[in-house]
Amino acid sequence: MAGKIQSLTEEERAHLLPLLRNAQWVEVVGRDAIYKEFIFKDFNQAFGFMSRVALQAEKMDHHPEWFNVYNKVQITLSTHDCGGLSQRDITLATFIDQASLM
Ligand code: H2B
Repeated sequence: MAGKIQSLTEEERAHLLPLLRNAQWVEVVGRDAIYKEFIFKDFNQAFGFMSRVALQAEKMDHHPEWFNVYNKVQITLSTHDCGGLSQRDITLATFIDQASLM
């Protein structure tokens, strides 16, 4: 994934943000970013999830901001290289949702 990263256009946002909201992602207030909280059965399940996401993040060279306490994982996605949401955040959010169901 090389090259200049583009912020999502208004058209892309109009299409994608409703889909993300349906999947319980919310827009962060005061910042161009999305956020979601995941609750697992225990720490083992939470950390297994985080491991899957970490491997994908390295593969994509796109990394989540996240916070974990025991079975809870709070994730914020934004693209630092463009100062806001990009297609990479959408791709990673989609992966994260799938990884949370495994
Ligand atoms: N993660 C996120 N979320 N946004 C970025 O802009 C970003 C990243 N950039 N991971 C990558 C790493 C960049 O800093 C490295 C140097 O490729």
